[in-house]
Amino acid sequence: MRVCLVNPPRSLKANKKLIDVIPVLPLGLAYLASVLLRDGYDVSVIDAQMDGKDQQVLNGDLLTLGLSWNGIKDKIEGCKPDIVGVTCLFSSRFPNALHVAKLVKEIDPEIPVVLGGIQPTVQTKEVLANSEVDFAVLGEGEQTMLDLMNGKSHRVIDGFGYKEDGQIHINPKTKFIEDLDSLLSLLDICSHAISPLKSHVCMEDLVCTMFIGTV
Ligand code: B12
Repeated sequence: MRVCLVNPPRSLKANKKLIDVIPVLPLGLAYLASVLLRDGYDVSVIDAQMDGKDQQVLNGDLLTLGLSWNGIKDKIEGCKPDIVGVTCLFSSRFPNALHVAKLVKEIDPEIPVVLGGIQPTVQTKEVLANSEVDFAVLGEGEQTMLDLMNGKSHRVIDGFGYKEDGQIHINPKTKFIEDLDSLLSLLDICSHAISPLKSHVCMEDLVCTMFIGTV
């Protein structure tokens, strides 16, 4: 099964200082990719911020940084995904995450879209109210995503929002990964050919050092 994970482009007020526009490693997607790879899934990561770090589109006073929407759509199409996961670390990034979900449905309305990150965690119902979003993951997503991929019944997936018979259902988050060392480190990601994450790692030693403690 092919999984495509997407870090959407960022939009911000055009007058922000340079420090605010540096793309940051999508650490959540890196962890997800590592566990999915470990379990034998075919994983692609589209990091629209890093892949399009020199691309900017000004719309009014809103500056969008990263790959263009058409560029993202082409890349998703190229992955031929069975499922697309989109990260939304900040609520302010939800419009762009939703835009990615819309692109997926334009490619093929049958491709399921799952959103993870802070926005689907705290506003699960509101996120799922959008027809383009099929699933929402609450909190840490490694086991939840694996459960979804492995075909576990939606009703018993912990920390998971889904739709059934036109109704939104939310299973609260009750289980957490106890042995964090069981997760592969970002260094393991480096050894895989997930190029956007790899280039982040190479370019952002500082960030890696902050999160991982070593590079
Ligand atoms: C590190 C961090 C930062 C870093 C950058 C993080 C980054 N990578 O971009 C810095 C210091 C730059 C930062 C800045 C800010 N931050 Co901050 N930050 C955090 C913090 C402490 C950890 C985030 C993190 O890296 N977690 C580790 C990774 C591994 O987890 P993750 O990305 O969440 O991913 C996991 C799950 O969410 C899920 N998941 C994520 N994506 C997906 C996708 C799919 C498909 C699935 C299935 C699952 C999934 O699975 C992942 C693995 O378990 C969080 C608090 C928290 N505990 O989450 C606040 C937090 C995200 N920050 C917050 C805020 C408000 C800010 C600022 C706006 C603060 C400010 N006033 O300036 C700025 C804005 C930055 C910007 N320019 O946009 C808020 C966001 C609230 C909101 N509703 O938007 C948070 C939640 C803190 C809080 N409780 O208020 N931040």
